Amino acid sequence: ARLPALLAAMPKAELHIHIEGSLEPELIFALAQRNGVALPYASVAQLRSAYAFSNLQSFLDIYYAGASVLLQEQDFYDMARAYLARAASENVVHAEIFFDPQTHTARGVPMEAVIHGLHRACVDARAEWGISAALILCFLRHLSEEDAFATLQQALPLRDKFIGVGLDSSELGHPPEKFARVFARCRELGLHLVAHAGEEGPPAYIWSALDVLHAERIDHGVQAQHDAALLQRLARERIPLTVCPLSNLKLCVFASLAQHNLPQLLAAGLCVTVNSDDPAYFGGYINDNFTQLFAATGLGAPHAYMLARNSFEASFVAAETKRAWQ
Ligand code: ES4
Ligand code: ZN
Repeated sequence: ARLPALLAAMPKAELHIHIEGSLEPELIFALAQRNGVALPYASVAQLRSAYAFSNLQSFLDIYYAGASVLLQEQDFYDMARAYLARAASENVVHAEIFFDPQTHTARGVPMEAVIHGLHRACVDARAEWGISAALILCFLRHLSEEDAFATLQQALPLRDKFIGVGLDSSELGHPPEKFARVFARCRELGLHLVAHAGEEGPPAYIWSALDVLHAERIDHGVQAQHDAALLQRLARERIPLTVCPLSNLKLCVFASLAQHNLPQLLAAGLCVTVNSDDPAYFGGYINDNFTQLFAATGLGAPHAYMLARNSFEASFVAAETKRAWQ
């Protein structure tokens, strides 16, 4: 059988997807019209042509501009529904979805509109397509820890609608330590903990995500390659890395997919997974990430099986469900 068909057909979990990064240009324009929001782009084609990035920050500037059209609960529902339909069609059977509430509450959108809209889409997707989905609230690391605490406070009445917290946005200059206290509070609350680390930042940020924040998974983590002791620890403790090949390519973390280090990380015994990050911006959903990475690096069917298995191992679904999935 052809490898792309196997990669598309295999059941998988997606663990690193920013829901605001699934907002396609067509939906950005439709929501802008529906909400009377003015966009600094004349057309879908003009917006798409702005998707040429040189690093993380150059992407984030456009990503936050795109998210400015989201105002009503229904907007969040429509965005998440579109992602979940696509994910289900790509044989994603479980998704853990990041959202950035501060991007919206800063514009006056109520926390309830964000979380209720996203959560209702997850409930409906389960009923309609059988996909299980859960939400992870991300703190924006370019903002203060105080702002993160205020965000947590606003979200806590809806505590049953998200399973954990994460840390995303501009990495360099914003080390995990900056959020030590708010993560400690989330840990006391029994929330799952993840953090972006080692996307552009140094291995030291991965160490502090683990030792200071007590992150259970590292999002990206590809810079671990430069620290042998860190690789050993990640392998020995089976701490998952949620890797996003097309994101790393488009943000110039690697010059080409052929130079991506996922094969080395996998060979070093790490629990590596493949994910789409911001599929509307980086040119592909999860199966494109698998297919293009495999074509460029020469990975084969045994690696596909390992990566799919890792995605379930790394997920936050209960142990009983994991046993049933094996
Ligand atoms: C992100 Cl690729 C990436 N890195 C950090 N933060 C993000 N938020 C959305 N996409
Ligand atoms: Zn990300």
